[in-house]
Amino acid sequence: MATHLTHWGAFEASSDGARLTEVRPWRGDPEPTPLISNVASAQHHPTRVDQPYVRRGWLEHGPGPGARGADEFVPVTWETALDLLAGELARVYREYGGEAVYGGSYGWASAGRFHHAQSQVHRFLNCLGGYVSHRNSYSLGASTVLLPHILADMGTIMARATTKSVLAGHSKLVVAFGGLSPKNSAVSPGGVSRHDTRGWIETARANGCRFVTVSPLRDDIPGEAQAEWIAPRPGSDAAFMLALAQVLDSEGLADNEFLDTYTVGYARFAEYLRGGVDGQVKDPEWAESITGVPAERIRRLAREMASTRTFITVSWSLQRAQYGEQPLWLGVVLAAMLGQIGLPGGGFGHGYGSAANVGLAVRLTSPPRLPQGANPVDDYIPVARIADMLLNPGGAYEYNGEHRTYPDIKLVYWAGGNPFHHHQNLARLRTAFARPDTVVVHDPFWSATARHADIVLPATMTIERDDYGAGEGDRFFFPMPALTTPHGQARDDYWMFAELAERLGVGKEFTGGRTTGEWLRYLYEEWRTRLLAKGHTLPDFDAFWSGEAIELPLEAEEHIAFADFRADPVSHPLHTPSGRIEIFSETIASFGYDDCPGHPVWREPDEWLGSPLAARFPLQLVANQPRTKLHSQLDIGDHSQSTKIRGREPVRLHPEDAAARGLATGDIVRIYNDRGSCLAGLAIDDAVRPGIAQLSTGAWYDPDPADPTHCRHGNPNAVTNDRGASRLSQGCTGQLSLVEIERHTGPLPDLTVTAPPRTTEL
Ligand code: PGD
Repeated sequence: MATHLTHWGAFEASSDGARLTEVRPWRGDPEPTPLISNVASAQHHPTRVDQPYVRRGWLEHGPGPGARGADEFVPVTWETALDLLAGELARVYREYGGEAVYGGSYGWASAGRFHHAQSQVHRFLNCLGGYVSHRNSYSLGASTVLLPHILADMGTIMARATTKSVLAGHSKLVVAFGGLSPKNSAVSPGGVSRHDTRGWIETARANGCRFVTVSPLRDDIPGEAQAEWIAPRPGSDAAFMLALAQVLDSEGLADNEFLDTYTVGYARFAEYLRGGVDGQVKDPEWAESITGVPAERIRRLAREMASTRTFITVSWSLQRAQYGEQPLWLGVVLAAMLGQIGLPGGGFGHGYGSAANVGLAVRLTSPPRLPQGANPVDDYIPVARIADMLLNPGGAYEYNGEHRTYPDIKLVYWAGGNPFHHHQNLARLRTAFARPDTVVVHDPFWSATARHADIVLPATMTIERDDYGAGEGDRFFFPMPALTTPHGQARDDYWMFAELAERLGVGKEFTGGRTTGEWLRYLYEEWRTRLLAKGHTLPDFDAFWSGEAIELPLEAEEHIAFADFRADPVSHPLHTPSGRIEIFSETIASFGYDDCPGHPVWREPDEWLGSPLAARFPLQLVANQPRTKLHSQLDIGDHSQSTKIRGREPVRLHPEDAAARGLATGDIVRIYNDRGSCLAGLAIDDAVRPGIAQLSTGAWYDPDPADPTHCRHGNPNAVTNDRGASRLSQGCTGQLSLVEIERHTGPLPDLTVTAPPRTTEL
C-alpha cells in the first residue's frame, strides 16, 4: 500500500501496475471523504485523452478563428503534435510577442507540487517571452481586491486565520454567513491530510458554543452544529447585516473604544445606517422587507452577538455575486463594532466553511516548488474577464481604480483548468473561444475546454507520475510516487513543455538540465538545507521518498487573528492606508464607483428575488460547489455518477416550488432564463429555502449542437451571468442568477460528454 494525496484527501492504494486495485482513506484522516473513490473509477474511463489530437479545421486550414467545440478531432503522433505546436508558438511570438498569448491558465489542476500545471505552463511561457496573465481567482475575486484596502491581504487572512481549535475552545456564538459547509471544507488547493470540520464543531458545541447559519440551504452546516437556520433571500445578506449594525449602533451596543482605537471611518458609515445619506434608517424593519427575515429575529441576534464572545465568519460564496464586496465588508464592520477582533474566539473570519485550509495551525514553511521564472509581459486581466477580453480586443474596462484596455490575444494556452466549467454564460465563452488563432489545452480528460481547443495534449493523472505535495497551509507533506503507468500515451506536463522548449531553442532554460526525478530531489534537498539552517531537521530525500508523510515544522499550533494588532496597533499596524481597519475607505471612495462606494452599502442586485426580473424568472438559482467531486474534476467517477438522476446533475427544489410546477422527484427538468438553459434531474428537499433552486457546478458542459446555449447535462454556467461583482474587483458572480424551471418534455437527449468527441483520420 502506498500513500497518495489529492485536493480532497489522502488515500492508501494498491495497484497492479496499470490501475488501482484497492483504495482506502489514509489512516491519519479522522473524517475521510468518499470523493477519493472517483480517482480509480475515472482513470481508464473512455473520456481520458489517450493520445494527442488536433482539431480538423485547424489542421486543414491552419491557425485562425474557427468553430471550436463543433469540429472533429484528428489523432496525431506526439512528434506531429509537438512539431505543429512548436511551429505555431514560434509564429505567434515572432509576429505578435507574449502580449498576444493568454497564459493565465486559471484552474485548480491537481495536487502535487512539481507537476502543478500552472507552475509548469507559466515557467514554459516565461522562457518564450512571457504571457498575459490573470489576477485573483474565481474563488475569491471580490475578496482579494477589497480586503487589502480595508483589513489585510487575502494571503494573510488565510494563513493567519484564527485556528479552529481556538474557536472550539473560546467562541460562544458563531454566526456563519453562508454556513460552514462540510462539502467545501473537504477540499483544499494541494490537498487535505486530516479533515476536521465535524470535529471542531462538535468540540465547540461541547464547550457551550451556539451556531447560527445564515444561508438559503439548511445543510450548509453539519448536523453536529445543531445550528439555528436563518434563510434570508439570497443576495440580501448585506441588508441583513446592515440591520444588525443598526441595532448595535442605535442601542449603544457598539464598542466605541475599539472603533476609536482600531478603525477609521465609523462616523461616515453610521450616518448611512442612521438614514443621513439616503433618508432610510437601516433598521430591522427595513431589512425585513428586503430579506424576508422577521425584524424581531434580527434585533435579537444583534443583541445576542453583543452579549457574548462572538465569531463572525463570511463564506467565499457570498462574495461570488454582484456587489459581493458588501456582505464581506460588513462582516468586518460588524466584528469591529463588537470590538472582539484579536480576542480568542471572537472577531472575523473568511471561509471557514469554504475550504479546508482556513483556520489551520500556522506552518513555518511551504513545501518546495518549481520556480516559474519572471514574466516580461506585465499585462493581465482580472481572471473572470476572460470572455470580455477575447470578445473585445482593445476594449476599455475599469478595475481597482485603474482604467485598463483588453489585449488582442492570438493564442490561448491552458493547462490545469477548465474555463468551460468555471466561467459564466458558457455560450458566450464559446463565442469568445472562436476568436483567437489557436487554443491549446493539456488535460487528462476530454474536458469541455479540451473539446473547444485546436491542439489537445493528454496529461497524466497524479497517480501516474512521481511527485510530492502538501495542501496549502497543511502540516503533512506526502511523497507521491507513481502508483500506475500512464493511461494510453498520456505524458506529464513537464515532459510536454520540455519537448516543446527543446524544439523552440529554450530546452536548457526550461529544464535546467534536470529530469523529473532530479528536480524532485534537488528542490527537496535545497529546501531541507534551508530549514536545517533555521534549526529544523527533516529526513533526507531518500528517507522521505520511501516513507509515508512527514510533518512540517509549525510556527504556532494556535493562533488568534489580529491579536498583535489589538495588543499594539502602533507597532503592528495593518497594511491598509491608515494602518487600521477601514470602515470608510478614502481610497475606494476616490475611485468613484457607485457599485462599490467608500463604505459598505446595500445595493439591489439585478437578479434577486426582489427584482423585476423575478416576475419572469421566479427562482433564485444557487450554483454552489458540488458535494460529490471537486469542481468539474472526475465527474465521470463512480461517486460523482452515483448522485446523477438519469445521467443528469441533480437540482434541488423546495416541496412547495415543486408542487406549484407539478413536478416530482426524479423528473427531468429544464432550467432556463434569457441567457440559456440546461437539463437537470429533480430532487425535492425542504433543506432548500422556498424560492430557491440549487444546482451545483461541475456537470460537464454538454452543449446541444443545434443550440450551444442549452446544456443537456446540468451545468449551471449555461444560465449564469458573465459580469463582474463590481468595477472594483471584477470578480466572478456565478453563485446567483434568476431562472424558471419546467418539466422537460420529449425524449431525453443522449449525453455526449461521457464519451470522447468525434474523431476522424485524415
Ligand atoms: P477544475 O474542475 O478544478 O475547475 O474552476 P477550475 O478550472 O479550477 O479544473 C481543473 C482541470 O484541470 C480539470 O479539467 C482537470 O482534469 C485538469 N487537470 C487536473 N490535473 C491536471 C494536470 O496535472 N495537468 C493538466 N494539464 N490538467 C490537469 C474552478 C472554479 O470554478 C472555482 S475555483 C470557483 S470557486 C468557481 N465557483 C463557481 C461557483 O460557485 N458558481 C459558478 N456558477 N461557477 C463557478 N466557477 C468557478
